[in-house]
Amino acid sequence: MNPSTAATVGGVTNHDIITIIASFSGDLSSMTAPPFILSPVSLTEFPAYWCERPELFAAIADAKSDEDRALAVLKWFISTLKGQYTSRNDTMGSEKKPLNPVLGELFYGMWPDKGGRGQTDLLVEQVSHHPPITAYVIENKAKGLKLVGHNAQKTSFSGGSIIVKQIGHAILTVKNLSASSASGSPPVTEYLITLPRLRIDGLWYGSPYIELCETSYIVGGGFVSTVEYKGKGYFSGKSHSFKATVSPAPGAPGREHVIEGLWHTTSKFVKGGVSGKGDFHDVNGPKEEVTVVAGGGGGDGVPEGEMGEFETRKLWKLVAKGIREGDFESASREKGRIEVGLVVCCFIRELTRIAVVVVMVLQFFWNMQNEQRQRRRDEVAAGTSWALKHFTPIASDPIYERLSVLAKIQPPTEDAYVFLDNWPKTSPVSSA
Ligand code: 0T9
Repeated sequence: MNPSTAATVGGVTNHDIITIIASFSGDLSSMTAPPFILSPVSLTEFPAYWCERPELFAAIADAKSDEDRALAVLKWFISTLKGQYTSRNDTMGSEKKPLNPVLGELFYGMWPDKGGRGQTDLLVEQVSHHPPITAYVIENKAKGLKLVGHNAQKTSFSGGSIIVKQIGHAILTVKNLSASSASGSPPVTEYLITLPRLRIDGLWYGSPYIELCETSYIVGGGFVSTVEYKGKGYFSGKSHSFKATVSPAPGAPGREHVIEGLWHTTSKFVKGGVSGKGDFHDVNGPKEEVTVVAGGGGGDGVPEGEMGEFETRKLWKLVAKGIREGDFESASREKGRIEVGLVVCCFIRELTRIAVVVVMVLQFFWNMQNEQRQRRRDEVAAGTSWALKHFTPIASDPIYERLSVLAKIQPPTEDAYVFLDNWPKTSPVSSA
């Protein structure tokens, strides 16, 4: 085990070991996870990753042609991957188990206007608990851009890794703000965005991290972008590699572009490209985290006290505090451990950490089984159905159906959550 990883991941404390052993009664689901494997962030906050480079999102609206726009959409998409899939490793040392949102949980946020890029607003609602489904909207009104999507996951175990199939898709709508009704160009252009498959590796070292695999698509505006993901291979290749092909949709005009690189750093055109520029994306620079907005009242950056009971930061406040403090304790003890230099003690703790991660993985699958049973019970008891605040479910998404055929995406149809267009009163979007 790499000692520097051990130091950043945070070790198992004696207290952790005692709690784990004491809590174990033979029933995995009753075992409490130690804080070092838990993230204090709920999955309802994850859709914010879609806009941590708001200027790239806004740039989609400024594209001059369909071809330019297809490249701008792809550049924004690729630039979100670093945040989506490596940021927990960067800030907390390894991938961690996020808080599992409750039905009706809400998250509101925004990125302010800067240099004319327009303000971007975020709204998230947990639309199902069994199975967990999160729906979201990201809108930049000034630029006529709106992203609406939902997320769920199907997990399985293979080759020592957790495989996560992402269910759900996103639709990006670009309003043609300059087109007059006579100009013949369509009033909106829609893009279907599908999501990659994930592999959670590193479980046997006790330091989980994500690798992306297989393919995801962006289809619309006369172009099809296919993104293929590859990790470190046995013989060659670097982790987080991708290759994207942007081609005209069947029957549409335009050139083909091919881009290759690493999604967590930079990429280059290997075919096509715009005006002799070889570079495509670069995410080494800083990103902008979302500004949390209290939807219950007040406006931007309102203190948690003014949040509604279902807003994620208020709902999970105490749990998140517990996780942070637990982790802090282990972090400081980690430091002491290194100073004392007790190699044997270090080794035993390291083994315990690995064992705990393995147990957590087992528990994760055990819980999934139980959730199936719980779901059936919920359905039986479903005389009282929860009213969603911002979305209505539809069994098949007509935009998905129309666009998925262009890239032969399977399945041919998918359900979706239609946004009711009811931004909270305090949100700057509704007052615009
Ligand atoms: C949508 C993203 C998603 C959510 C997370 C798989 C995962 C839950 C879903 C897919 C976002 O746009 C992108 C990033 C990370 C994904 C999470 C990583 C992860 O580990 C969890 C799962 C549910 C676990 O917590 C497994 C437990 C394991 C790490 C403990 C050993």
